[in-house]
Amino acid sequence: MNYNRKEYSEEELIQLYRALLKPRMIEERMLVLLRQGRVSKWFSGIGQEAISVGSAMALEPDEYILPLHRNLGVFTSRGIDLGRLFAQFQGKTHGFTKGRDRSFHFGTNEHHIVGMISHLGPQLAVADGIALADLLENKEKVTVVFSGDGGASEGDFHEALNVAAVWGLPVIFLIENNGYGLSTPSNEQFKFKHFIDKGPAYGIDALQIDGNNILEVYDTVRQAAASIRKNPRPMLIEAITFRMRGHEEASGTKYVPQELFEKWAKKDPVENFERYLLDELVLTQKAMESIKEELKAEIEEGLQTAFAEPMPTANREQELADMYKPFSQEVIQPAGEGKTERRFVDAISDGLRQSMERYPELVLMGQDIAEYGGVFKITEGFVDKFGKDRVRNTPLCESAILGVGLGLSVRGQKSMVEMQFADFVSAGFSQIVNNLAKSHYRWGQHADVVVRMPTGAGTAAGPFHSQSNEAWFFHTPGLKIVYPSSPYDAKGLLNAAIEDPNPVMYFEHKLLYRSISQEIPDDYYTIEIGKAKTVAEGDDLTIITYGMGVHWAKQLQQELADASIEILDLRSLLPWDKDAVRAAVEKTGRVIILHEDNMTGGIGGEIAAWISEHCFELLDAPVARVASLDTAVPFAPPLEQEFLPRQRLREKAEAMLNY
Ligand SMILES: Cc1ncc(C[n+]2csc(CCOP(=O)(O)OP(=O)(O)O)c2C)c(N)n1
Repeated sequence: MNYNRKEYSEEELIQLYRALLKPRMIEERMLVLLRQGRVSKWFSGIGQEAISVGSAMALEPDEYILPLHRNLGVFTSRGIDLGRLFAQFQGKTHGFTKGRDRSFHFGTNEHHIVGMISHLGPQLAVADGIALADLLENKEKVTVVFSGDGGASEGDFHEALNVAAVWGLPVIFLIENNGYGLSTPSNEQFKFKHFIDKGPAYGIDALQIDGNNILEVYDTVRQAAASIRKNPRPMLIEAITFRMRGHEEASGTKYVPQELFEKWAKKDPVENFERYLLDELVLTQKAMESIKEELKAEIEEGLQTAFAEPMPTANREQELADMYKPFSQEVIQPAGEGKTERRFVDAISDGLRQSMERYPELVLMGQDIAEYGGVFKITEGFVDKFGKDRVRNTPLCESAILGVGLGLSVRGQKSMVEMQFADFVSAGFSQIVNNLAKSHYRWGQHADVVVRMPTGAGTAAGPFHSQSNEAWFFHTPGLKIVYPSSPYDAKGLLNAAIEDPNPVMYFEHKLLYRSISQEIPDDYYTIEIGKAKTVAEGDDLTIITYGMGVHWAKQLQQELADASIEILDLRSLLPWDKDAVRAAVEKTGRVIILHEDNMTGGIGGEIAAWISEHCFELLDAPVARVASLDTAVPFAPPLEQEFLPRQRLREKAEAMLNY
């Protein structure tokens, strides 16, 4: 192997050697423990250590690095206490996830590491978010994020590189090209020859290096980082390497030709560097042995600490509470008496503007939201007031932008991501339900992101611009969901959602934008998340609903003037107001749950089940649900009207009143 030590001192070389040896020695020990059944699963990085170690050592300690499942060397190079690291591997409380996630699936802000989720691709955009925060704060920092050659086939890879290129983000995308994605060789994974060929296609500088050569990795990343700090931009570094063991220990290596192992064994990053240091007289055999003894002692001590710790005991309240960053909302009343008549759309805009004034760290991102003002004109004029740094047009890439939101949160910023239509959130689904929602529970990192969701049918817009998809998120612990039905609530709930440090899905019905208006306070105010509101008092029947359903219920009330109908507007869907639902059931004994979403698997099912279970004695009639048909949303108005539940609401209400 060709080492070029350049100006690096003996101390630096020895430091690198020590850092390189550490993950190798830990792994060798882990493989023994695995055979003894004392460790459950192991993804080996043997043969690839130079990449993890060289890159981590090349950064400043406060620069973020986002490793994958083979990058033990990143964690060890950041000086993580081995007792704690091994406790993490064993699912112990003292680890980084309180036993909630395994192996390398954790982050630690103390060490400026954000670990992966299993999905391989999503963290690439999180790196973009961290880098964006650095860029906005003129920090002159660089972020390094890893991808395998297999993971690079995910769409997230493309999105993250593209966003980084367009926004000039200081990120190094470090691709560990080890020739295999699990058992699949490169020629079945992609058609191009080298990953560096992709750089120019994105407008990104790209370099290829020998990933087994610690000095080459270290020196390349150091130089790239120094250049990026001064001149922020992304860079792609392809490190050619090889995985000397199976994908994970249970998967074996039968799918890899033996000659490859023989070829790459000669290029072992640790053995070659050892030989080089001995030849260069940087280290003696004796000094090397003593480094090994020291590391061995550190590893054994760490193992003892981790093994001595008992398995965690589950505390139900704690488990449930930790899904969210603790936050006790203090409802803010408007400072003055002033009120203005505002349409629903203007109320949202007003709240957003005031939140932008209140939180200088709040960044808005979405397609066409800058000069164009968004397709619904909610951010019209915002660029002039707040500038393009904070009101950001994004490329067409929902997943990456949601990941950027999480990255901004890591760096203490707030963000609002506008979906152009709620329907398009499916393109960013994994980021929301896997990354944003689970991050606090897993390793204590909250996602301070509000996702605005222009939703709903009635506009003859067909199956892909009309969906109600709140139930997709209702099922995901870690998220909050709010869904206002009036201009007053729209402003107050949006402000509350932005104030809340947890990820909040904010649904806004498009048909309400310009069809309703109300006098609302001019000043900033918030509404309690999780609190329903009785919008009409009645004694015969309660309609529990939200969003457009509130307006249908009000119209029905007028149509059935002889009946006394109570309407409860949930306003928040996650958490939803169980006390208010119970009180409403108690009052009338007859309940219809109404929503625009499809019937099957809709939120009404959950509420109906809860009422049946907890309020059975209060009921005078079976709990009823009224919802849209279980079809896609049709385009032609007569079909759409049949799809929507308005007509069925009247029939059901009459039946319930006569029950
Ligand atoms: C979205 C997703 N699909 C499938 C998997 C299962 N899986 C885990 S690792 C892996 C191979 C990854 O290959 P590569 O990115 O080249 O990294 P390497 O394991 O070679 O380091 C696969 C298919 C996953 N974790 N996530």
